[in-house]
Amino acid sequence: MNEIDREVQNIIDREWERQQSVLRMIPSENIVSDNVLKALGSCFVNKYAEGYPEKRYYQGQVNNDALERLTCERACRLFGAEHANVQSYSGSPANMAAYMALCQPGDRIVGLGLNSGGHLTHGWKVNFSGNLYESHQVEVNRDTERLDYDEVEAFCKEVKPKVLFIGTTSYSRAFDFARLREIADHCGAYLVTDIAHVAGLVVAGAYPNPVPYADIVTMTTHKTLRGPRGGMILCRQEHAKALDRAVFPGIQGGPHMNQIAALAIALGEAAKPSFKEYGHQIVKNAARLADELVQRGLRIVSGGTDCHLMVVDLRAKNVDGKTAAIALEKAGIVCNFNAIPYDPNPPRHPSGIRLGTPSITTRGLKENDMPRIADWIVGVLEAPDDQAVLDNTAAQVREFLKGFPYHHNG
Ligand code: DSN
Repeated sequence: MNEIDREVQNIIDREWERQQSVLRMIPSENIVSDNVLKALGSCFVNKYAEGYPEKRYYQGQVNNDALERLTCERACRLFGAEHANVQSYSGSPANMAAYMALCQPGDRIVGLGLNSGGHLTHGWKVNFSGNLYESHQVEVNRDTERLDYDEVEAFCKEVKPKVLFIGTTSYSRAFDFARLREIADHCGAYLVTDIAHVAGLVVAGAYPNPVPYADIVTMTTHKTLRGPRGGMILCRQEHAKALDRAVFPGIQGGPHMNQIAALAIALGEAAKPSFKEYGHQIVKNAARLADELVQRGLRIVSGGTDCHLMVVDLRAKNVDGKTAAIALEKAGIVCNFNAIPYDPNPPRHPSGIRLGTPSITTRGLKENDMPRIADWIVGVLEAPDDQAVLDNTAAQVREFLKGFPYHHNG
């Protein structure tokens, strides 16, 4: 019996069609290769593997061990790391493991605030990281909307954290990791960097690599790295034991070996020269899009971008982020509403949207396509309630995207 479950398959088909027909500009999303998809659906989905290679709790591990070792080797080689753990189910558990490896509940931590571009797991009050630890949040400078490293140092010297946890969800500028290491050293803290968003850019050489400077580096594997949904952690050898113990048995049970198989494929793809081109193209596309939006009267937080994403301040167009995101989706441009630093507006209706170029770059769009996208975006922002504008834009987007194949072969 090999009957298709039509009820589910119809939903999958509709999602496939939706993804192909819109500009997917949520910076954390991408398009995996056919081989990554195949590995996710491989027989490894059937197998349990609690533990680590040669130290498992169930029998039948010969292929799991080979796979996990290969994946860790590829990760260490790509990033220049001493140790890799590839078992994290995703970014939040990876961050949880980093804290568990380096500090105890109640210890002081410093992380980047949410409106400054940090993530919930960097010490936000309602997250485990803000509950279990004594969390202090550092913010970007009010004028530059960038990290001011002297301010960070002064803040850390006062707080004296056990861990300085710096990473990004919506911070568009390259971090100075050497300076962050110095700050951590000056106040006796461990340095953890979360490169979930930029991991693929790091591998491509289009963004600085924190591995030489950080005690632990966490990431998700499905954003610019273009692998399966999952997490990965790199660390210095001295933290390897504590980190592995934090992931298993500290947080998780059996790793998802099909996810690890898909990650191994993605890391193999990331080692190819074409991945370098892809990474640099993402950044070129983002920089050009930011310029084009500025030329059309919008303001980009911090004045621009060094990576794949930007937060756009919409106040000049008299529209809030949520209204804009809903209108843009109707027009075939999918993004998310986002707070700007020190946002005067409430979180459900913040002043900005966040845009990113990874998915559209994977589809093959180049800098010269950005003015057209900027025109569409601004057209919608200036008439978010005009159904004719939204329908007309959606039709143009759909037609335009027919020229760019949705899948890729790594
Ligand atoms: N949800 C991710 C993002 O969109 O940035 C962060 O976890």
